Amino acid sequence: MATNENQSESRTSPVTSYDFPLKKIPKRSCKDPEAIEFIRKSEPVILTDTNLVASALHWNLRYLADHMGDGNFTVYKSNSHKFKYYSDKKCKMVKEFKPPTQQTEMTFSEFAALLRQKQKEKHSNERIYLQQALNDSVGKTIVYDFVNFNWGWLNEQQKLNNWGPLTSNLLLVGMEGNVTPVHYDEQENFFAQIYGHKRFMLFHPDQYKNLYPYPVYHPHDRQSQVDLDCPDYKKFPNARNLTGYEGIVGPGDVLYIPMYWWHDVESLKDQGETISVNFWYMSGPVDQIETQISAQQKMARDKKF
Ligand code: QVZ
Ligand code: ZN
Repeated sequence: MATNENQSESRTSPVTSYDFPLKKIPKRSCKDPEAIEFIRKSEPVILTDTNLVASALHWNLRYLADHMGDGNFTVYKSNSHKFKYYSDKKCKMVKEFKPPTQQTEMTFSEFAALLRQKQKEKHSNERIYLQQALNDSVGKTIVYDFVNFNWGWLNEQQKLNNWGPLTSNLLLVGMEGNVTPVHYDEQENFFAQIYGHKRFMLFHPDQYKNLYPYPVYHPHDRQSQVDLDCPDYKKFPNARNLTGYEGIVGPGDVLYIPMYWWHDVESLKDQGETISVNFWYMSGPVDQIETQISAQQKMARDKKF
């Protein structure tokens, strides 16, 4: 069981400890040749000095509310600190499935007002998490900051590592204490932190045997069935063998999350909310990612109901 001063509400900073060993995710300047080597080998690293989102480091809730415009944004609501992703398309495959979060739409100003209200209501458990693709729906001041991201560095990395195209940028605005439970994605990810701090736990793809992914057809496909706060070792005995990495990202840091690496993300208690932007890329040609692919295939094969 994870221990925390305030276990029931959240496992938030500064002192959550887990049953399993966690090594530190290496942190390097992007000018350090070692940093580039981590990415080449598909290993996680926290990069400093990339200036990837330097043009957005003045973003905060107020600034975004003032400049986002009147477009609609996707906001998830949850009755706990956990925001567990589920696929709408797969909901009908499992009759007894009840979505753990509700998806709603609102303007950014409405979201900002709701977030401020929730931060005041200490008694309410309801939490919100904004997740919106950065596209034409945003105001022109934001577009200006966006076009001034360090696309030169990104394009260089994309070429160097033979990645496919950038598929999306998500803007994420979460309340402190929000948790995205452990899951993996099928894309390469540069995760840029802008405001506040997030704590990441990462697990190598070969840890799938300790993380018991849901079956492919389940709405929680790509998510672990193990609750890392309180693992059920009777049901998931291999969870005792789990080993991973941890690290904290703050404004200006960029975490490289290799494709298929499991990750669990927590917004730390310091600034009230967190703001991040991720950069998802299609993987390179299959022969270059043979080891990850085989881990993935094993994952899919081993899925049982
Ligand atoms: C967060 C939430 C569908 C709800 C990544 C983090 C992450 C990040 C960002 C985790 C993230 C990505 C997807 C979704 C979410 C998603 C959500 C999708 C419903 C929880 C809001 O995992 O790969 O960048 O920063 O919290
Ligand atoms: Zn993810």
